[in-house]
Amino acid sequence: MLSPQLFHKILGVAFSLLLYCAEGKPAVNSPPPGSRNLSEDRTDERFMLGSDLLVDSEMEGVICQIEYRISRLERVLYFLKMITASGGKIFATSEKKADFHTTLTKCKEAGGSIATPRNPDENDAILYFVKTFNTYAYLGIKECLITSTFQFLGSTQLSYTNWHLNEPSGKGEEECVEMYTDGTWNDKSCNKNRLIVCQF
Ligand code: MMA
Ligand code: CA
Repeated sequence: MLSPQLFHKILGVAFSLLLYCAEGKPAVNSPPPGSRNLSEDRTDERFMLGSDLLVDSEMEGVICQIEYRISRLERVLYFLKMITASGGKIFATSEKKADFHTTLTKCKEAGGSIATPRNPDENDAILYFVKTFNTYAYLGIKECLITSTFQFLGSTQLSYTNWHLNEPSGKGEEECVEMYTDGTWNDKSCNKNRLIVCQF
């Protein structure tokens, strides 16, 4: 039989373990700068979840678990070479191929948009998939037929380019842009099958 003292000790340890994430990160940490100090306002210290009251420390534990589970899923996707991050963006591939318009649709359906490199770092992020799957990818850049210049989708001027030597060369005949396996760009007809790469 456990003595009441030992029982309370075990209970205490079990509860403090509950406050830790599976990663070993404390569930109760200091609030982010700028956030209100909840302990100043007792009414804010409890949250409703269904019919149960969750105290602040329990809520922190739940958030910590959710963060852990999200980071675990991210690690799986990195492992499968399906996502890569650059700056604030996540680039992702379905590993499928499609023409330009289907790529636009697929990325939109997933809640993202076609991968559009706006700096060398983002270009490298997209290149990671092009190299990994050894397949060119369409980019979110199109020819503006009136001026025969290329623009980001949404009609913004190209603030960054990485054209291959002597490209663009299509003179109005190649309205889309693909990324080669060295990361340089080529203007190309839009009806080829290219690796689907989206950004989120
Ligand atoms: C192909 C086509 C063009 C590209 C040239 C480069 C022959 O056309 O991919 O878009 O500019 O190759 O030689
Ligand atoms: Ca070309």
